[in-house]
Amino acid sequence: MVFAVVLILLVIGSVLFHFLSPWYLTPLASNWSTIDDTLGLTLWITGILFVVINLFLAYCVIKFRYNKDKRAHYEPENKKLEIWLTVGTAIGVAAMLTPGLYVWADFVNPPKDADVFEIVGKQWSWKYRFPGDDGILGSVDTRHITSDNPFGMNSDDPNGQDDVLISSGEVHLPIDRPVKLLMRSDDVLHDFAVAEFRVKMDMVPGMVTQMWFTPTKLGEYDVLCEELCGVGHYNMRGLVVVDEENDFKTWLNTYPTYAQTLSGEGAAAATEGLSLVEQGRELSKLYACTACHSIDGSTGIGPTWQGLFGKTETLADGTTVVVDADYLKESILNPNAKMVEGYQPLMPPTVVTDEELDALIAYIKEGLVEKSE
Ligand SMILES: [Cu+2]
Repeated sequence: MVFAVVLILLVIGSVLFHFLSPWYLTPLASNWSTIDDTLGLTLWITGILFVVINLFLAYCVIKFRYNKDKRAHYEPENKKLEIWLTVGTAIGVAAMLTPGLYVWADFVNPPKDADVFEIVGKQWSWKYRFPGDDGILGSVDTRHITSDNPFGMNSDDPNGQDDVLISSGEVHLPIDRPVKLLMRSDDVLHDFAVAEFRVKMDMVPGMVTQMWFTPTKLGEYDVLCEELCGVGHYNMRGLVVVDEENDFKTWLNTYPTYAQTLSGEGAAAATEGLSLVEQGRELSKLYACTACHSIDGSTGIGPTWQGLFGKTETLADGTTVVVDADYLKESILNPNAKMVEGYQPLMPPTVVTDEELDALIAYIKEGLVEKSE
């Protein structure tokens, strides 16, 4: 009897929670209302079944509870009931799956006039590439990736010369224009997901995956990596800003084309007017250093940067080292060479130029002193 009461309370509690809880889908900001419809349909079908099955269970517990005058009888087969259950289940499953197939067919067929752009995932940051005036993305190859060519651009491909390279976690998109996203990964599995757009797709090393959507609401939307991709996964975040067409173009123009980065113009433009320390701060975000190294002294996956420069650290082998520019340089380029006691060898080696190294070290040395005052 207690069990039956618990079951009934569970059903009432679940239904109340569903209707009263503030946790539901965030407001939709893309064309994918059909994805919401399929989610709603699945919720209704499974929800109704949840209520019916649990109430039926409670009914059976009460109706067939122990009675010494009644004996259970054995019924190995009941054709009628089996047919009924098989057909009912088949209809329920088909009702949940069929609409999804239509939506999926839509999802894997981007409109012909969709704008293309590329997302690259890397432990634990995002970067983006737009095709430039010709509308065609240049070819890339992982073998071309160096500190000067983080996208792995193929320098012989004329289509790539006007590609706009965005080494930042923030990307802008024009409102009401369908976009096709081509996605690749530099290292491990990642998954690009924006809850408000209702779209997500895995990024698989060695493959280009794709999806599409049309942003329909101006605003800023969080990007989350939704595939466990290492210790910094929880901090692999980005931002999509949906703009009016003109604002989008203005934003895009602030970034260098591949040809400009080749001639050195781009790098100069991106860091124009920034001090070495400020450049270091921007780089620490770009390379997602601060996903693991806090700048406020709090405990992280790696040692905090606050008060780090000049400190004497004890290494795993018991020896000590003073944190100076040389030690920081070595630890960025070859993170596992001298592990600080109590930390795991988890940091991926970072490919950076000498100028970038100087900027990062200047930021660790001087940038945080200003901040803590
Ligand atoms: Cu990831």
